[in-house]
Amino acid sequence: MKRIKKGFQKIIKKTKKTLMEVKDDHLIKKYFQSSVLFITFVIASVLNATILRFFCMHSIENFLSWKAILADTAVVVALGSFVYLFKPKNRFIYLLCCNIFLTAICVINSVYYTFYTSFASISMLSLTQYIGDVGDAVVENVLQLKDMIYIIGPLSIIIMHILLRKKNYYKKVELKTERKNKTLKTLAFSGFLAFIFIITMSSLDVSRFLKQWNKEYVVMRFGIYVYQFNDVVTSVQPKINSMFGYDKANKEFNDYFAEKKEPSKNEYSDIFKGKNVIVIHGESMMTNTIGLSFNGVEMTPTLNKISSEGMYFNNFYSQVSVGTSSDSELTYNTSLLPTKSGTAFVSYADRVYQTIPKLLKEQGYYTYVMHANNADFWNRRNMYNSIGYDKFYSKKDYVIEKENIIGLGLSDKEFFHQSVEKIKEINEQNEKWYGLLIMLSNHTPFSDVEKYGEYNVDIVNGEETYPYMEGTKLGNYFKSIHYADGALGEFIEELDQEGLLDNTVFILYGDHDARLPRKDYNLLYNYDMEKHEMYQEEDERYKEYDSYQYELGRKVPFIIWTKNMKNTKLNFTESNVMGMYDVQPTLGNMFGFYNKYALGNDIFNIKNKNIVTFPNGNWVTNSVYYNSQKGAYLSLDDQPITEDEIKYNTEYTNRLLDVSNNIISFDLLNEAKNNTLNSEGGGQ
Ligand code: GP9
Ligand code: MN
Repeated sequence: MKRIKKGFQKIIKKTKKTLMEVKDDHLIKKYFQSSVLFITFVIASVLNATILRFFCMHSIENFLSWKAILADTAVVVALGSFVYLFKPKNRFIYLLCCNIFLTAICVINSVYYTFYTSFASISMLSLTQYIGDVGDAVVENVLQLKDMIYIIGPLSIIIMHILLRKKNYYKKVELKTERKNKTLKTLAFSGFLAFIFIITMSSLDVSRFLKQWNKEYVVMRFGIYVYQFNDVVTSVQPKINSMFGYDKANKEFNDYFAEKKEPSKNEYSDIFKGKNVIVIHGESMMTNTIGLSFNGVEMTPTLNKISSEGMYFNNFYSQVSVGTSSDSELTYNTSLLPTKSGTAFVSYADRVYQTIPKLLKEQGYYTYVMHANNADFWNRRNMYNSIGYDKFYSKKDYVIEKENIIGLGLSDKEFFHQSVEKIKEINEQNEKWYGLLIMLSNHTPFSDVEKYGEYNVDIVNGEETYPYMEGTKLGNYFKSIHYADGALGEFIEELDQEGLLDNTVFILYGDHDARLPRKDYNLLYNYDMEKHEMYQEEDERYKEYDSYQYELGRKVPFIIWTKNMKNTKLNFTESNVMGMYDVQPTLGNMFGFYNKYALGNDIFNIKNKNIVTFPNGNWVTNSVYYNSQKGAYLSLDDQPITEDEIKYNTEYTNRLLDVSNNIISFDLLNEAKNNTLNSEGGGQ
């Protein structure tokens, strides 16, 4: 203890001494006097970045975000610190070049933001269509005054340089050691700023920074310069990764698909060939809401209806990783699994994929996707080129009034309503069409409760209301999904009124679970309806919703429905376990297309032998759920489980994850494309 105290006293003494020296020698004053141009550079560059945030994100909070200012300053000081390695007379050129470079970042992002309401990425430069789009954007925006304002950066440096030259500022001689010292001290100062920034980062900041797809958030918190630097790293990294290990990856890929048998025909082959298709990407829709009601009011009447009238896959899992919505779109479209690092949509948008839209286009379909959010969210604008849609209707194609906003953006009801008009037009102009519509309102944190409409999640008994799920996150989710389900119901009705369901197959998948607290499920399933309280843990009716139940409860719905399916042989519930990667082969069989490089299987071929592998290495079959992190499993039927079975399935899972990751990172379908990628419709 004494030692620590002594140590502290020593540090304080030393700091005091240094400060006194600094004061006596007027070191700070001297530093400022000899660094006027450098300081001008720092202020000009940080100001430009701040102005950019102001024009892009409007709110004063973002404009004056101290974190972004701190990060910008740290970057600018670090970059500028090397100026002291130059002789005074050469410093102007160095600082001017740096500032022009930083100004260019601001101008490009300013132009890009006006057009796309998002920030630019160098990864997009490899996409030819993008270059065309940006070209248009630049032409349309080039005359906007706000994109020119950044010129004040280089201008202020030039003006300051002229003034300083007049005062013979550059005549001073600085020794080499003095210059080196100054560089190191300035660098250390930028390191200090970076340190303060890093220790104030939240875990959300870290995660968003690493994923880099929520660009507005990253710019708001980290500033434009750090954003752009991080963008370069995340864009270049996949390219570097794919430079090593190609041969091994290619061999594993060939071996795997050489072993895989081609599917055989079954009773569902070609049943929907040539029909129009509407696919719904059901944001955060979960299977466990189907059939639930509160106070006699169904929570999801539309899902209840279509699941009971169509083909309902009630043991279906999405297989997402950190890319959530985008990962589910990837797997749905390609029958591949999410990548091990980064996300396919963001880091690997330029790869070749064999997708449902591409395969249907071979049959003459017009393909489109509709989502009323920013087109750059999850880098969809670029990835959709690779998926092969003919058209992407995004935020800019919808009228978004303030009163129609729920959660992340345009409400599902309004989105569907406006989409019907567009589908009508598509239907008039095209013989066959396929469209994916991505819902948005039922998105975490489910807090826009007052906008979801009335749905009581407490228990009403006569005059009395007993507290139950109200105020819980799960309760809010129930209200939210009740709203989303209602939107879906209205959509189906409108489509029907327009005659758009007559020759259409309606498909719905839940994109991933809603990540709700386990304790809320415990309340849901352990509520005593008579006493209006939770069962005590000692009560024999109390059933803990354990971690396995939670993981198995993350099922999402997959439904195939047509208007006249009820009571036909296509009206049934399929309970064999199935994953998102089985969708492409299953639909392929029904619509008459085939992708040799699918990782999943047609559920009607593989039946009860299926295995669903998750990106974290977990897997599930009809009889076992295996948690790879815990190295533990749960039996789902009463059959004994052998260690061999666990070993075999775990190896299979790891192999599949490797093959999938290699396909994407090494762009293996790009080569395969010329050989065997495209096949005639249907299996053999
Ligand atoms: C955003 C939407 C949500 O456009 O698809 O994405 P998520 O947060 O679910 O990944
Ligand atoms: Mn989602």
